[in-house]
Amino acid sequence: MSVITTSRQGPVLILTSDNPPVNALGAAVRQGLQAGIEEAKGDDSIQAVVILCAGKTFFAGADITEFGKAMAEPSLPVLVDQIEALDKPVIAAVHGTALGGGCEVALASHYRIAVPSAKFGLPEVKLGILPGAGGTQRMPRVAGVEVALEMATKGDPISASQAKDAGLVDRLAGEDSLLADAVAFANEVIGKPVSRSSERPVTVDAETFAKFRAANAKRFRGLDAPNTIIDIIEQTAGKPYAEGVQAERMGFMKLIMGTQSAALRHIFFAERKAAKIDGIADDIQLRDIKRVGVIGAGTMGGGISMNFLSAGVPVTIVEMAQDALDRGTGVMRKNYEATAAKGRMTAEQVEKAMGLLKPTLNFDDLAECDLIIEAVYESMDVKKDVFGRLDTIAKPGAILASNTSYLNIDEIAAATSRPQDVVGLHFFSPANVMKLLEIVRGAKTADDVLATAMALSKKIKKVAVIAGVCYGFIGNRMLMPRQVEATKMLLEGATPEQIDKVHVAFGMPMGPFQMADLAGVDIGWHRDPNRIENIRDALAAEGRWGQKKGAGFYDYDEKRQPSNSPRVAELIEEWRGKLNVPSHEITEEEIVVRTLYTMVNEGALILAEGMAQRASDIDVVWVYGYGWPPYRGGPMFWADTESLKKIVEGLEKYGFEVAPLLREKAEKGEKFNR
Ligand code: TC6
Repeated sequence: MSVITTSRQGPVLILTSDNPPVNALGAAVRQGLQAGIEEAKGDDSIQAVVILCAGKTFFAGADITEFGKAMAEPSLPVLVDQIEALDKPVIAAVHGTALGGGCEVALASHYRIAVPSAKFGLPEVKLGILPGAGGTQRMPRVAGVEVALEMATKGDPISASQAKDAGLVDRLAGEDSLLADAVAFANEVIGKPVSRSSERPVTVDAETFAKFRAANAKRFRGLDAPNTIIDIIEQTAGKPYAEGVQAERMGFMKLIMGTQSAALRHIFFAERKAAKIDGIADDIQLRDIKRVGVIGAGTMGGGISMNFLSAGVPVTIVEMAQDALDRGTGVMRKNYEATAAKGRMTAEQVEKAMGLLKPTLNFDDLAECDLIIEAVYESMDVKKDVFGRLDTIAKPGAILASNTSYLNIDEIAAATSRPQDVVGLHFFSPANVMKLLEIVRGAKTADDVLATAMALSKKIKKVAVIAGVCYGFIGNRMLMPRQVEATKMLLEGATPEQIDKVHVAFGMPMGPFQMADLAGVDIGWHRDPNRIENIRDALAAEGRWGQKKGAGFYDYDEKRQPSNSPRVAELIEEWRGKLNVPSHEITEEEIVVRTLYTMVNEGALILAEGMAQRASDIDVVWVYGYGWPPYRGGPMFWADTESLKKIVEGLEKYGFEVAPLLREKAEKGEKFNR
């Protein structure tokens, strides 16, 4: 059966696409749409066309799986021009998300009608490409240059009502009467001259582009796609459409051949692949999670709770003392109110979320929960005690989760009589913001527990990855060699600034020492002023705990602007002398090898030990949990682009033991991600 079916309502031809899951505009869809347009052209009894999609959404874009292969005819740019060229009105009837190529089909149609819940977007930039089917040309003509720049360079969708205000949507349909309303619309416009987007003029204010570039300079730093998009819209504004699409085509081809686009497309699929748990059937029966319990109302416990409250899941939060409980719930409310102040939540939504929270001092109240997440002090003894108590009160079948960031889940599970119900749920701070969730699979964790955790992660809008039991799991384990080497290099002659600079230039939001200052230099410090074992301890002992104290590896002014610290330089000198470390000139290459190649090396060990299911999962962890620049595709993808041979040589040059899997792949000329 064809993915495009045709039907008639009087003079209106209805073309319905049914290509699950997201009606991507693959070859069969394009051919079907082209045939439909041809049919309308050749049949006098057809006087208008409605393009509609079955299933959950309008076309969510070009079929990304076809990228990099020879494109079957008709290509999307050809098809959209054919749609627009028809001399009978074409109406795009939109529900779900009209994204990328889908939005471009709508733009090429003569009219657009949408249900109120529909969304329109040009997310190509997130895949490192540009709207290559006329989008850079038709969007400025239909919605204006400012809207076009915003949508095409940032990639975030807009609502149907925003689209209507921008002129992108002509009419809103009833939520449940899209087809009927679209056909009625078609009947109204039959016989009227068609209005083609490509024939409209572009109105530009000369300063728009300079202003837009200046406002987004930091955001677009180092990114090929948004900068190319701005250039193309600017250079082609005022030129005829035919000339504009040529520039668009050239820009598209250049971007799609580039490494940034390959990396971003890799991350798109990696994120989705991460949701698949090896050896577990997709249709496994999940446990029903109606209420979540959280132990600890500190920063972590509060943040974790907010995820569930925002998703409409009631939370019972337990603390040991009233003041700690009040402080925790107060912070949660303040966070919600701050979100509301930014217009991203309504006052009612704040109340609704907080209304789902049950703060309590009574541990036994957790008996009503289907999932209980412990977010208490990071100590094995404390965790074991908590899990032992949980075992006595949790209902049968409740999932017992630990938010530990390093500790052994199997040992924690052994403190209960039900290790099959125990799992690690490692959230990243701030837990209500950071997208990553490591789901730690214990030796005895039941399949349905893992699958339920994975399903739940989607509900709370996290990107989850399955990790095995090892110290620091995937992310923090790979962070360790980086931290160790960065600190060693201070003693050997580098400054914090020198090392951080290399990381920022690489595309990280901050370097290792900036991160230490932000997170707190005192984290993990034993708080014993007589036990100073390294520079970090020395800083902590002097109260240089980072940004919160105005001093850490850097000095900070009142506006938290960092500057190099003479005191830190002194301390480094002191320790260099004390430990008798000879100093040498540290090059950028050395920093890259010792802080980035070593991470790849650790990643290879993690992979070989089965602690990550696949290399792409490691990439997802680093992109969503630690700010690895998505356009470099994560550490393992980046290693592939650097060449594994080069990584091995670099590691050997600086005396590191190369992980056997890394060496093997380098020797065979293989990659981590195929
Ligand atoms: C473009 O249009 C360029 C045009 C110029 C050409 C010259 N293609 O995300 P989900 C798969 S570029 C192929 O879990 P949701 C996805 O891999 C494109 N496959 O669902 C997954 O497969 P799996 C511009 C696609 O409901 C399944 O569909 N468009 C595509 O949470 C379900 O996906 C975009 O960038 C695709 N385009 O979210 C939109 N899209 O089940 C990208 C999805 O085998 N898509 N799949 O793992 C999205 O943002 C979201 O998928 C969504 C639905 C919002 C449409």
